[in-house]
Amino acid sequence: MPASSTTRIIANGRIWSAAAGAAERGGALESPPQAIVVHHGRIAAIGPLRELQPRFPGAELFDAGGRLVTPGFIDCHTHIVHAGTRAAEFERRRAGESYQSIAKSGGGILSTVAATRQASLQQLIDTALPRVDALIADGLTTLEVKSGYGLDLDTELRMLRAARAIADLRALNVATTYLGAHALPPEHAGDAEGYVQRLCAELLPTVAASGLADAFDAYCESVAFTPQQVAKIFQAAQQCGLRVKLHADQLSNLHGARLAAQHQALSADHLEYTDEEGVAALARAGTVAVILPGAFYFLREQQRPPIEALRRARVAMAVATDCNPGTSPLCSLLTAMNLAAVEFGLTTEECLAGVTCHAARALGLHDAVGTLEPGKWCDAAIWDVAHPAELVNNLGARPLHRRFWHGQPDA
Ligand code: DI6
Ligand code: FE
Repeated sequence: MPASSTTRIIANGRIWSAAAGAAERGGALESPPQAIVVHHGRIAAIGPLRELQPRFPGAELFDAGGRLVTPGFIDCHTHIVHAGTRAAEFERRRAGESYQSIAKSGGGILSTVAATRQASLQQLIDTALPRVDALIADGLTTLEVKSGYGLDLDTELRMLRAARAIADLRALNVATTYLGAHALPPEHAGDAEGYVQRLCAELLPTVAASGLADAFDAYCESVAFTPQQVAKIFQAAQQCGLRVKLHADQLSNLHGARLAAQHQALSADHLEYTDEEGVAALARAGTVAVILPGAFYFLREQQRPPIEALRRARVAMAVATDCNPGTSPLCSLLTAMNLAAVEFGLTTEECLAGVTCHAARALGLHDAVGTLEPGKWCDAAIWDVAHPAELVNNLGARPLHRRFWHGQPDA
């Protein structure tokens, strides 16, 4: 969707946004009511209305009515495009089976792979859109979408095309990630090395050349790929010009954080089992830690990510839904923030930075979105709350007053 060419002033909003660098120091404070001038979808100026209005005569005025204004939310880790349901596995887990044992018996990721391979492009789009709309209703303006439920070339490309189509059908930015190393495809059962070889020599170069993927991701876990395999795959991805991300240390400590840092990854995601050494490596590399409390909650895990160590090392922490049919069927960033606060002890400031500026950095988009600053896209959310903490505190509330994407308010 094109950005609006109108010049518009969003007046009288209490702005919460991390200024450049402020997020690293622990977030930002809410300002007294200010005005945001938008020109061609981008922020032209922020300041007192009485100073800005004369500089932009004829600008259309939108009165935020003294409400809280934040950057539009960014979900930097989702598997929102997929087919089928795994509700039966949810029941098996409640009867005592583990996620790993279900995966080993042919369920798990591979059951979604089977369903996704059978789905047409249109079906993938149609089933994803209600989930996307739920996120939008919570103030989302940027969405990351991973492939990884096809694992063959055709289906992976179809998933990425569905993700790009979502950007044409809704007012939001979409960042796509080729998750080529999510699981071993069934046709390669017992032949991990053969698949890794094919991924590096054939699949990765083809997907990269298609232009449909903005980044590459892998799942480093006992039920997925070993650190040695991931290292090889990352090297191939980087040779194809793709930045990398990693599902790291979710169910065990395979030193995924260190591996991600060694490859200058944009982000290392999950991190429940990451140790101090892994945290230090993330800090040195400037790799974002993406916290995914939905999967922790749904799997009833006990091991929490090392939040205090991440804080001490000043690693930027993002918060995301991990929206996927198996371990985190969650399509609400407000709920993800609540889970991050209740389960992991994140502060309100950390939750907000986690779904705005740090999430932008996890996608390499921090020059374009994630804060409200001149030059960036005017992607913003206006909230009916008295205090930012209400965004984290209230489960199931719908406090969004209005969402702006590229300076254009939703109808
Ligand atoms: N993200 C993933 O990709 C895996 N776990 C996670 O948190 C597996 C998702 C799935 O079971 O489909
Ligand atoms: Fe995931």
